[in-house]
Amino acid sequence: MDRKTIFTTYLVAVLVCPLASAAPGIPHQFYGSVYINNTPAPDYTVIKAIIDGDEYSTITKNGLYGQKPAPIFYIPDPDGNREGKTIQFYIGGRSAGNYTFKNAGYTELNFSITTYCGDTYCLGDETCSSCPEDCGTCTNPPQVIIYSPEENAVYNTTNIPLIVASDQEIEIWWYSLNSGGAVVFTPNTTIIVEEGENQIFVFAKNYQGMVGSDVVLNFTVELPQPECGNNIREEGEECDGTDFGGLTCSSYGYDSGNLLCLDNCVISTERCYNSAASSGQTGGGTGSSGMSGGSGFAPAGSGRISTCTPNWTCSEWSECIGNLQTRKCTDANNCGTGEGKPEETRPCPSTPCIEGSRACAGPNVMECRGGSWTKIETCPGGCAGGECVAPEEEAQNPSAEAETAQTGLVILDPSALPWVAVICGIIIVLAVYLGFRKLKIRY
Ligand SMILES: [Ca+2]
Ligand SMILES: [Ca+2]
Repeated sequence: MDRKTIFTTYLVAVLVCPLASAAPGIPHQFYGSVYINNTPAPDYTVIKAIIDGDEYSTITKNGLYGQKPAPIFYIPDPDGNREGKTIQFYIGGRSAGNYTFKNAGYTELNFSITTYCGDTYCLGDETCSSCPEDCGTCTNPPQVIIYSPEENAVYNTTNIPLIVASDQEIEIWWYSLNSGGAVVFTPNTTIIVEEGENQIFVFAKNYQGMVGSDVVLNFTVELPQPECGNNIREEGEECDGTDFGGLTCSSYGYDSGNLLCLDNCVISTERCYNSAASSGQTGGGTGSSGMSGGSGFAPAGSGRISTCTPNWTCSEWSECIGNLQTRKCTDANNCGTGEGKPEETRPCPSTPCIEGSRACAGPNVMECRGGSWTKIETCPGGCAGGECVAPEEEAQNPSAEAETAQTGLVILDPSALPWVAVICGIIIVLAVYLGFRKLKIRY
């Protein structure tokens, strides 16, 4: 790192970090009970909140909303400009009051409203049969079709598109993944599922209060595993097919021949030789048998293998490509074995490695141990801020990470935001420290 790089890093940290932390505001979360005519609201009563013309909806369960067993509910602040603005609440289309938006607010807001047949609002125990004036004439429940995920399909990613359709106009959609709690969503969206077999129910409620559903009983996520024989050198393989990771016979101290990749993806140097030895052998005319027998060519190999201790030196880690960094490690002693060879690939977290700190590399939690990132856990629900994102069911606690009902995106709770500042601070301190150290060395 030269001084220019250091000060560029410093500048970026100083200029970009405050902008980054100022962009989206912290959401305002709501929960509480809903009573209609002094009776807990029926399941799937829709609560709608409108702010800035944007609508956010959720459903009740057991007369509750925003808390178990109902989905979590909050109003986001995508542009960081909603503090102090008015949120209007509606229940079943009927105005149910206002509340002022507050960043990081966590508000119990209980609703108690009344209705009667003929007030145009289909609420409470009113149905299309008991009160067609408000609820409309009875229809069939909406037909729901799940186009994705597909039954019995196998996916090689944990991010699966959830694509649905209905024959009717739908007031609200929600799904339940692997018997988890209801999650309200707006078609179409992406869900994050666990490796292995999964099951999803999708529900849709029309404006007459009828609920339809569809289910995909079994879809599977199988993440690609390193496989010896696919001609790609992957983690744990010295070689695969013709992929030797850039190594040649000369890496092992020979000047001729070709490396051989064995069936177990281990490099063999049996077809490597030294041309000096070869020229001495030309008179024999039995090059191939001499090579396989090893007698004429043994000195380059056998002399070393028995007593050799590898002395590995590795290049710098590469840039992050496809969330992976690579480097090349070679044995200065040319022992011709992979024994004790350091890792040549690693996931790349985007934060500096500070002993004991944690970061995310894709869905993996990485911990900085001994100056390098070590994978300690793979998170089924994804990784954020160096921690596994809590699955939807655990997200009811307001101090935990919350899953948005609208998009399925994962957001951080207020207490997580200081991390942005902490990480920025670390970058600045590091840059300054390295800058001074560099100056000391130079002058
Ligand atoms: Ca009514
Ligand atoms: Ca392979």
